[in-house]
Amino acid sequence: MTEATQRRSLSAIDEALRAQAIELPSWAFGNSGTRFKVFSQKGIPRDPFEKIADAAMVHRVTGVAPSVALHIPWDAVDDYGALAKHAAEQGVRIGVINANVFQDDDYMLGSVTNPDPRVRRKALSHLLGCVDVMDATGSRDLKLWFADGTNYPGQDDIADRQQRLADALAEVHARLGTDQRILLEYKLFEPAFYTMDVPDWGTAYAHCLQLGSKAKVVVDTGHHAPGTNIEFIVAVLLRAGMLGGFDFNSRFYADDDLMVGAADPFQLFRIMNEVVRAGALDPASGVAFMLDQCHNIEPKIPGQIRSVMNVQEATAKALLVDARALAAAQESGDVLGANAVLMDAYNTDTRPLLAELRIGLGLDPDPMAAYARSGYGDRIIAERVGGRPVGWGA
Ligand code: LRH
Ligand code: MN
Repeated sequence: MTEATQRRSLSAIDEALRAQAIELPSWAFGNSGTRFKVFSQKGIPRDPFEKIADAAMVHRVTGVAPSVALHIPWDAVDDYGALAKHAAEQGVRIGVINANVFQDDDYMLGSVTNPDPRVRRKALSHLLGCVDVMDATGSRDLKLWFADGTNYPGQDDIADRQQRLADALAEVHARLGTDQRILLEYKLFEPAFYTMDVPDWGTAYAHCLQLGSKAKVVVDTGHHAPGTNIEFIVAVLLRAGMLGGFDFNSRFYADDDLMVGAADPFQLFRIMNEVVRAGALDPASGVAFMLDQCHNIEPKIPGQIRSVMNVQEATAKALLVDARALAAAQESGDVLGANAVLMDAYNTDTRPLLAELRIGLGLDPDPMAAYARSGYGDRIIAERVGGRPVGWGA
C-alpha cells in the first residue's frame, strides 16, 4: 500500500464509513427459531414500537443503522404515521416495507402464482396494501419475496406461474409512486423444494427488466446454492444498474440467517469489494444495505450490533484496497500480484480505524461495551413484563 494512496484514501475511507447506512430488520428483535423450536428470550418486544426502540439502540451505539425495515403484517399497526413519528423520536426512520404472502392457508399452492384466481387477487390486494403503508411511512422500497413454488414435477405449469407472477408484479409496479421501487428477492429453495417461482438472480432480473425502471433485484446472501460466487452476481447486477439491495446474513449450509460475516467474512469482503469498486457504497447509489437475520440462540440487540460491526469491518477492508496497484497488476497479467493487493486489504485489521471513526462520531469506540454499560438490556427485561412477546408467528 503506497503512502500516497494511504494518506489520500484514509480521509475518503473515513467519509465513506461515516455515510454508511445499514438497515435493521424489525423481525430480528423478536423470538425466532427453526421448525424444531422457537426459543423465547427475556425482554422481547411486544409490538412494533418496542422493536423500533431496540433498533434505535443499535443505531445509538454504532451510528450507522439509521433505519428499520418493517414486515407486514408482523408490524401492522392502526396508525403508521404514529409509528413513523415514534421512529423519528427514537432517532431512526422506517425503511423498506416487506410484504408477506407466505403465512396464510390460502397460499399453500402459492400466492400471486396460485392456480386459483381468488387467491391471486387476495395476494395482490395485500401487495397493493403494502404500497399504502409505504405512503404512510414515507418508505421508498417495497421488498417482495415470494415463498411460491412447487414440490413435485407436474404439480403446476412453470410457465403459467411465471405469467401469473408477471401479471401481479405489473399491477404493483403501476401502483408505485414516483420515487417508490419494487425490490424483488430470489431464493433457490425453501419452503418449496422442486421449483421456487423466483429461484435465482436471472429470473428476478428478467422480471425486473420486464417491469421497468422502478424494479430492482435484492441479493439475500443466504439464498444461493452452496459454493455460488455471490460477488460475481453482485458485479453483474451493479454493472447493469439492477442491484436494488442486499439482505445480509451468513450461512454454513442453507438459509441459516446467521449473523452476516460470521460464517464467511472473506465472502462478505469480496462482496463489499465489488460494491466499493462500482461506487455503490454511497447511499445515493440506490443500493439498500439491509440485514435479514434471526438470532435464535444469541441475545438479539448485541447480535445486531455485532452484525453491523461485521459489515463495517468488511467495508473498511474493501475501501483499503489499493485500486491503482490492483488495476496495474490486473492489466499486466500479474495474477499473484493482483491477488496479493486484495489479500493485503483483507488481512488489514480495520478495528482500530473503526474505533477512531466512532470516537470521531462522538461514540464509544466499542459499541458492545457501550451497550453493556447502557443497562438497556436489563431495563427492557425488567419493563417488558406481560403482553405477548413478538415472534415470526410461523
Ligand atoms: C425469506 C426472507 C425474506 C423475508 C424473510 C424474513 O427467506 O429472506 O427476505 O421476508 O426472510
Ligand atoms: Mn431475505
